[in-house]
Amino acid sequence: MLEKISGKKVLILGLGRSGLAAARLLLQAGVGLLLINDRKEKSLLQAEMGELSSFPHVRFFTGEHRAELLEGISMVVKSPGINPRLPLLQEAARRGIGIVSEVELAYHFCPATIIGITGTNGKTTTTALTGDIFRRQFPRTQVAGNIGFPLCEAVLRCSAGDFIVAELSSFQLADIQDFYPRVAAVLNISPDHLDYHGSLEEYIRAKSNIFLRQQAGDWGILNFDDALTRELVEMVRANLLPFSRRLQLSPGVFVQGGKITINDGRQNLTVCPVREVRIPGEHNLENALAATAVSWAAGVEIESIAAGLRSFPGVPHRLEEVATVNGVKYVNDSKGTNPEATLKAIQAIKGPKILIAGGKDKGSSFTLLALSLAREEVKGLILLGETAPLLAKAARETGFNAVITVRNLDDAVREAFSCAVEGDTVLLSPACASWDMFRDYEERGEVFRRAVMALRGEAGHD
Ligand code: UMA
Repeated sequence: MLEKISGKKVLILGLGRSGLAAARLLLQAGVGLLLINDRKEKSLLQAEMGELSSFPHVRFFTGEHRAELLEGISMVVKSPGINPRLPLLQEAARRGIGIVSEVELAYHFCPATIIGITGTNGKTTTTALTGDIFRRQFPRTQVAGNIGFPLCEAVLRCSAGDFIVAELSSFQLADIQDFYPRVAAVLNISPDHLDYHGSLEEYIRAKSNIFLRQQAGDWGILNFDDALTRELVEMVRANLLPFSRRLQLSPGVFVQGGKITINDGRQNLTVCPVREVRIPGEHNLENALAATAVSWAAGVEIESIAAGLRSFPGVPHRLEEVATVNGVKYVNDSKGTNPEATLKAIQAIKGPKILIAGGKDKGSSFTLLALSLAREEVKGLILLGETAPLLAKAARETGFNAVITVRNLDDAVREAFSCAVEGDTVLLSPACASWDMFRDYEERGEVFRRAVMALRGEAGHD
């Protein structure tokens, strides 16, 4: 890798979090000339460009992606959100220029041990919980990747002997080459990001890449309760440690007599009673089992695992209670970016609720979610964004007619406020990505939080 960087001309595509972190790493690695290309206009990239503009060998190209930029380039570094079918990338491949992703670049400079967690849902919670567990025994552990802190950034701060617990998205795994985690976990798979990957098969292939380069002494962790995930067992060449809420496995991690239990192939080891796990709900039990399996495989002691499970409070934007206004609870689940995640959210919240949903169209089907609305006591559906008409159609086809469409999230919160009664919950769980209206799900969650706080100010709070 260094031979393609040191003194050479490298092109970074995308100047978001990944691009900026990759630039920092490349500058440290002695890149000769660094071109950075983003489709956004310059005026929208001032903050990102500011930091790098003091380097005389960094040049910015904004507003579009142009093939001329490939002249003399020895390597292209791709941000995960950039579609692999971008013509500029196809042209780079045609010219035989190496294309690496931000996580691949990070891997080549990483002295630490990487632990990787992927899956359609639960990966942020599981990664953050696993990081919390690791830190009890290995305080220098960093949590990185899709969770919001790029892997390149973590690499700049780590040393040999450290751990990096990485959340890995399908975008990040789709084009890995040498990258592999010593412990790799797949939590679950349901159709997502089909607009990016083109098909469910390609999406699954991207996820399963997490096991591709693992070695004999490594660990593969799989959810045996999830049919599509279980099928990946064939991909695991390393030690296999499955987990399940329903089955007792040897070896494996499961529930026995109400206790989280590890079977190491010879004996059962008790971690802690399920009722002591702090994060609530059945889906979080799966996340707890996964974090237990990952941590134990990496050599974390059972006491540290139990302590983490007992105290980890959950992550922001995931079923996060924002406030109660006039007896109505407002819950931010902006991380609910696909229909399965939203289904889990409406199941986890008991009692009548008003659901705010809709966002970027990723090609998901909303039929199952729509069929569950009435059963899960959703009494109103407030829709916004690109998918609002699709969600409305799916709901009406199941006979659910309490649907309105609004222009933005502030209006959605106001609308919810006017129809909710004491005892209801207003839940933002969009079932879609945020990118049609927001920078990311975090910004969407913050806008929701602010809108709720404004109501609270007006209404006087509980
Ligand atoms: N851009 C282009 N051309 C394009 C597309 C985008 O120039 O064709 C530019 C945009 O104008 C923008 C930059 O690329 O300036 C953004 O790059 P990016 O979309 O890769 O986003 P980053 O800011 O680098 O953040 C990425 C992840 N985002 C995506 O994968 C979309 C973040 O995950 C991650 O936290 C971060 O790297 C650090 O690793 C977010 C996410 O939504 C949370 N992930 C998806 C998900 O969880 O479903 C996959």
